Amino acid sequence: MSQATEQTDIVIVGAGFTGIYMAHKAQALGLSLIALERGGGVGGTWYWNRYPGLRCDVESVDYSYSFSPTLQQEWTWTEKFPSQPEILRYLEWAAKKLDVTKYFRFNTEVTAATWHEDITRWRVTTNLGDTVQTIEAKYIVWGTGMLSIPKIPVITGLEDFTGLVLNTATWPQTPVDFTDKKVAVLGTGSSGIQVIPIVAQQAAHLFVLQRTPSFSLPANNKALAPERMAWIKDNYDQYRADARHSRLGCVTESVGKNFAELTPVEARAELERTYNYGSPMRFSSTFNDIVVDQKANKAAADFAREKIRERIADPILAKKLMPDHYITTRRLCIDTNYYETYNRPNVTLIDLREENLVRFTDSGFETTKAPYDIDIFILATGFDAITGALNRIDITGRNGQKLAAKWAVAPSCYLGIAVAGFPNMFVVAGPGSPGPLSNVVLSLEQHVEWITAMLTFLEKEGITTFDPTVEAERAWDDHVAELSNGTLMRFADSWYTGTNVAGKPRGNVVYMGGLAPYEKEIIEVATHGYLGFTLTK
Ligand code: N01
Repeated sequence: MSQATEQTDIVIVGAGFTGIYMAHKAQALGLSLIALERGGGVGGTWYWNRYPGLRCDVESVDYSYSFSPTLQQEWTWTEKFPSQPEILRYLEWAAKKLDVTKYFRFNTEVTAATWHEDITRWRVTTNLGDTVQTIEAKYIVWGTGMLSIPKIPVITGLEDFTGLVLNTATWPQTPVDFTDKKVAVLGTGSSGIQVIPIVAQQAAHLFVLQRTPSFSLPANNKALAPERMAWIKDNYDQYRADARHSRLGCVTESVGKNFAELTPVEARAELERTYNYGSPMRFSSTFNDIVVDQKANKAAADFAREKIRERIADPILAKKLMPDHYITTRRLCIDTNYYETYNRPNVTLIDLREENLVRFTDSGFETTKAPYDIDIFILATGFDAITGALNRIDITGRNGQKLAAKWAVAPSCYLGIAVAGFPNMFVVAGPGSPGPLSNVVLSLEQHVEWITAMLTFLEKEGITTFDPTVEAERAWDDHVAELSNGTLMRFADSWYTGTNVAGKPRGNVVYMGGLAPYEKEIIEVATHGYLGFTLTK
């Protein structure tokens, strides 16, 4: 069934941190807007990811909106690292407070978006159950998230398995009981590392299938002392300003020196200090050059390995759990009792570098070494990141060009915000933005504010279309690649480079220059009349 085409100034897709803020800004600009969300409520990634143990790896006082003094003063975080339920409550509250929930159509999936040159508008098609809606909009803003499409590996025979199959990224809304169950978890990234200790406490037996060990630090999570929260509220302005001027978008209290500028004793003391604090942002800022200089990286990685070793009783097991990549070029994880979990008698590590996962059967799975009977299988296998959400939507730009086809060659995106050939379209935290390696909430705020300023300019100047030039886009891609190749990220194999998904091109999808330098660059583009864009009246 289809309905009459609706008209609006702007379509916003996604009801996560981006969509809520963008709706607030569009409302203030006086634009008519329709916001679309495939989930049943606001929250974005925090709506879908509900596995037990999930909490953010950025501290709550950083991982929250900085733009509104009212929101900052009225919301009180209860823990150092916020749990998923607390973040979801925060976003639901913020959306209500900003009065934007009314713009969102939930359970509504965007299936296609096509640019129509004759009317200089996007035609957006959505599905709500059996109903097809068509909306024509002057602008479209994708707030579809960097990590919103689960990566599901092809596993032979999984369809024959009669037990329960779960995915950390699409966890059921009601709690799952693991009591007396034999459970297997596939994947040892951030999600696996958080869910494994919780499942191990309940299950009769837990098998962890590990292919690549990650680096993880103890979160040292704790309740936020009321005095600390009160201090933050009194000093939020300065705190946020410091974060905005930093490379990672949060306060790290780093000594601000390269590894070689410190004596071995000083370097060790700094590593101990940032490790004991418990924060990936702080640990990865121990030395300025941790992701650039091999010696600095090795010092931090050796230290982290030493700490991992201390947490595992069996030295053979410790060896199997030891990561060997450049630290921080895959996500540096935080955990609560992750390595200690392997000291439990009901936990078995299956090292997929020693035995291959061959197939699933009705009762479990077989590796090249043995069969394993299980009741529940949990996929913690990550995401088709950054480009994944938009590649799944049939997006057609000028001259019939498909976005998915363009990004199948390379994930090009001017400033990480706009794509040549796709006019009047903004991608928040697209490829080539600092989002993945920063406090992403601040990164999204940067984008939304920059987009708002551009919309104001376009409306004031009576500009009908904007489109980045192919040359400007290529120059940005080259710039991002150059920044990335100047760091150890050039060796990375993870969602940071797209290599976690078979067939995806390896890309420099992360702007490695840091959040503050990035903002300087995009503001420069704006103050010079939107350099690199073709603007048509
Ligand atoms: O996903 P991942 P994630 N056979 O890609 C394994 C954010 N996040 O969901 O590396 C065997 O990191 C894969 O092994 P390998 C955060 O930004 C944040 O855990 O491909 N194994 C890896 O071990 C994070 O970086 C928080 O060899 C397979 C794992 O699955 C991002 O989300 C919490 C496989 C995937 O790890 C993604 O984290 C959760 C296969 N076929 C997530 N396919 C916090 O804030 C995949 N794997 C704390």
